[in-house]
Amino acid sequence: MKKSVILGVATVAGLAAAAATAGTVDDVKARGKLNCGVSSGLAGFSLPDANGEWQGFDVAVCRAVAAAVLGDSSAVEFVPTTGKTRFTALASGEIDMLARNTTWTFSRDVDLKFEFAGVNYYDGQGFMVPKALGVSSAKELDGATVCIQTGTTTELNLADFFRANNISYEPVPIETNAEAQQQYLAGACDVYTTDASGLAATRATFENPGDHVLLPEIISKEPLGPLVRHGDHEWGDIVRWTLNALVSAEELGVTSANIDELSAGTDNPEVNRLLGTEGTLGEMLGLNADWAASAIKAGGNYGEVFAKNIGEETPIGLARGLNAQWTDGGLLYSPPFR
Ligand SMILES: N[C@@H](CCC(=O)N[C@@H](CS)C(=O)NCC(=O)O)C(=O)O
Repeated sequence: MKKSVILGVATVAGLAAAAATAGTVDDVKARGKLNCGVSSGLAGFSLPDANGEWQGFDVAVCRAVAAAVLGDSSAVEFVPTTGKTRFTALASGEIDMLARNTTWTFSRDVDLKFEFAGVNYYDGQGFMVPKALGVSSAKELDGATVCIQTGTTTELNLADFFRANNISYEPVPIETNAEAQQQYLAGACDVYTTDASGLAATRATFENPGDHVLLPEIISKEPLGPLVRHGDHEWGDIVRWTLNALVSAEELGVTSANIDELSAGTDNPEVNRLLGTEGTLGEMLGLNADWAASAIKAGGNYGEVFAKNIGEETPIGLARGLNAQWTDGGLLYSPPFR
């Protein structure tokens, strides 16, 4: 068992090293499409709508990158991945990037040889239980059956938490969020544990969301963000600065409503550099001058993307919390565009 786990990790890292030699941006331009790995389905984050169009907070990152590189936010092939398949898909080159509520950890960066382009959602792991269970703290879960997605940080944190509190649990391993939802609602597990944003998204799709409670404990740090393979720095820069462009746009007051007007030139030099009317930032990335303007137009600035897909006015109802701008007491802080 131990041996196969080690071999599996070595294989992913080996694939990443091989695929890293090609220039991803050239591949994407030649193909005319970005291959973007997303989850297999999580409301608000990545899910096809009634017309089969992928929508969501993570999907928006893929669309912004496609718009920056190709000038077309619809030039994306969305590749659904599970917790287990996502890293092989990226390492093998099947996808150009992964935008799938994936936690930035030491071993995924250093050992699996990926590069996180930043954080698009600061999260932490939580627990959901049926109200009828009458539990008010995760520490009361001794002996519980727990639905848990394989190949995730969730699995590892859960083991740590129960061990640290000297309580036991019985894992019910599942592959996808849809399966978790089904098993949990069928009573196959007492508890569902995953990223708190994922719990909110899952509960929002229940017929009676009020019958389920999120327990107060957040047991881990889950900085979620898009990632690429190690070794292709040009491509890493494009994904990193596209995400930064969405964040900076919010900070600088650039929105989908005023971007056309601001693109004619403003008296704020950083806005001008961001939108490509001053300086040569696009050229430095090997992209058009309006690369960031295209990315922002794809779905709006970070705040607009958040509000539309997962914010308090949506059924998912997430507050900005840690994901507020640094100027509002949050952790979002883009380096400067200069
Ligand atoms: N952030 C954790 C967990 C990610 C994860 O797989 N979350 C689940 C539950 S929110 C998910 O996205 N499922 C969507 C799917 O099954 O396609 C990690 O990177 O390991």
